[in-house]
Amino acid sequence: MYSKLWLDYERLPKAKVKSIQFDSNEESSLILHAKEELRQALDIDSEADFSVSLTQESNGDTDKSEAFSIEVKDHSAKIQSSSEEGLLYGAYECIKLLRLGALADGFKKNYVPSTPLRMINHWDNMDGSIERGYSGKSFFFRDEKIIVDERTEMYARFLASIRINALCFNNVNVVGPATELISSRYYEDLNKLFEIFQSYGIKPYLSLNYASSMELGGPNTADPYDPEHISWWEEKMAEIYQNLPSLGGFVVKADSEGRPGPFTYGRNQADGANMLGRAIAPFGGKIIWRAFVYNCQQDWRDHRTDRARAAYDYFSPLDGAFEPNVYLQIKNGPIDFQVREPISPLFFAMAKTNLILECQIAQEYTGQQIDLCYLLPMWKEILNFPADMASHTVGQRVAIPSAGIAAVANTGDDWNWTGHILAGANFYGFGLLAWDFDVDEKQVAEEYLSLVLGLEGPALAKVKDMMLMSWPTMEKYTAPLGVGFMVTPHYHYGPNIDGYEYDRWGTYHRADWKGIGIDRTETGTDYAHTYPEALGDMYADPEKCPDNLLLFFHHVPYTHVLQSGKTVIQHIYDSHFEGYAEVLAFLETWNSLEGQMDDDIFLHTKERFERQAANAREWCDQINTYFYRKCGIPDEKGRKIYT
Ligand code: GCW
Repeated sequence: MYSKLWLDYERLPKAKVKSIQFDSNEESSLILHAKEELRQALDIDSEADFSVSLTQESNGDTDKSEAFSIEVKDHSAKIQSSSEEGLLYGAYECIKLLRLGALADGFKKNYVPSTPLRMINHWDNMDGSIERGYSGKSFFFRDEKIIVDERTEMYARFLASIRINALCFNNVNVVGPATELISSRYYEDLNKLFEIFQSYGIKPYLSLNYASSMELGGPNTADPYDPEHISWWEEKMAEIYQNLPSLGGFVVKADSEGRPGPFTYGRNQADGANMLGRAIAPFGGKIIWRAFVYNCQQDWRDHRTDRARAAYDYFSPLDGAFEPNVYLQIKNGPIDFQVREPISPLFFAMAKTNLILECQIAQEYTGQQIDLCYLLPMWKEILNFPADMASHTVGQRVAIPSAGIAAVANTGDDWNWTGHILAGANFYGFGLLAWDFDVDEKQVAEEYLSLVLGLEGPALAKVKDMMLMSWPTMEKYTAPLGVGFMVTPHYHYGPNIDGYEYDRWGTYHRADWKGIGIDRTETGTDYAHTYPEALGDMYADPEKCPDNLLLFFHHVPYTHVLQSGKTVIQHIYDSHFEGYAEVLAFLETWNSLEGQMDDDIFLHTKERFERQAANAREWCDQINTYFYRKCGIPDEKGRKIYT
């Protein structure tokens, strides 16, 4: 059994409408789904306030736009769009508004997407495991086979209901049988899978092994300039599209963490991406090329190589060099989905390239769906970056994300899909945020809690407040002031302060008895000046650099005074005691909600909060002890620090 989350139409009393009319004769699958959802979700009652109608008509805009509108007047709620996608989205929105009691005469709203490509990336492996998955096994693959069952359709409905329009099924680390997804071994079953998503307006994508030719019987090279290799791909793409006509294209992780790529042949990233782009172009496909390229064989003794700089150094000189159907997918920060990172400088440096922002809904470094961490505020901060920085007269707008926004899924085959039921709000919210960069994170939380947990009144307000606090709380109890990592190597849950310090991954904190942090200014790697000048100058100045990023950019003494007026060491102590106390308060609040929701949800989540409290305690004590031992400076407030 599995939960229907926000599409559980039985959870709240069904909304009543006089009638449901369809002014569209289209019998396409999208329209059929729209009608079916409305029929399932609403009760017909002649006494109801108004009727609902679904109208396909152009609003003057380009007819393929996904935009839609909802207007309630004269006792009729009209959902209007020129496209089938828009009507399906409109049907879901109308259902939601009715269920929340938010639709009344006079309501009128236009819904227009902020960006055209809104994508979910799965890191699912063919054996059924999920890389960085914290909610069970894959519901797409098991034992090297493709799964198509009832749950597949439920997932497609979730995605369409939050206006996701693209989905990549398999892990970007394409190894073993996953390489064969582009072969006759899987075409037939993939088509069955694709059909379901396609019928909800979701374009299917696959991750691709850059060295496929070498593993699938083609030429023994992956040189993008090798004529035989090029024609192998041209033929392969023709074969793929003959068998998988609805395929949107491929996501490619190349020259990254052991994956093959063009560097092996002395070629650059554009050479590799463009070769694939040209081969897929006749079929209308896209190549989504990931910018997550860095040296993962670094020597900790080396202070000159900087993982933060890598993507910028490799890609920014290539701005304008990519084929029009090649998209560059860039993680939000320059390192790797830490609880706090600066924005990737590539977003300022590649105005002539199709850019996709990559977020991670899967909570790899942010509590693994055991700890509560509502991520919408973090993603909104990234998307609103230009506005925030205006006061620093940066003079340039971030070009994000010109082409689209993607996120790594946090779903698996757990009964509640996401491990922690409240982590479902990150998935739900990501879709709505990708559609509208200005979506209100508080409202999203409220909707989710009401639709999924059936909460209302003070109980809803308490959980919502915890959700909104949860990202700052996690930032307090984990690695301080933007320094990042300090996590258990490989697993990435729980503290291990020196776990990565003498390793090859380029993620160091460089703490000694005098100070801590990475010098990324002129005297160090000068990563700070990969940003537009004014912004770079700000980051490079320890007096002006925002406190929450200080240790990302600077190596400072423990006695350095932050803009907050506290010393670095006192900040470390205070924030860790505070973060832990806040988590204990979360647990207490949650315990006070017994009886206000289904028992199974209450108990399952209570257990998560208990584990979060244990985790936060470990972080708090290990961090405080570690730094006390390093510097010998006592806590001003005399709290217990273990020695
Ligand atoms: O964050 C790191 C993860 C890897 C992941 C990689 C990536 C899919 O630890 O598990 O691999 O990022 O984004 O490619």
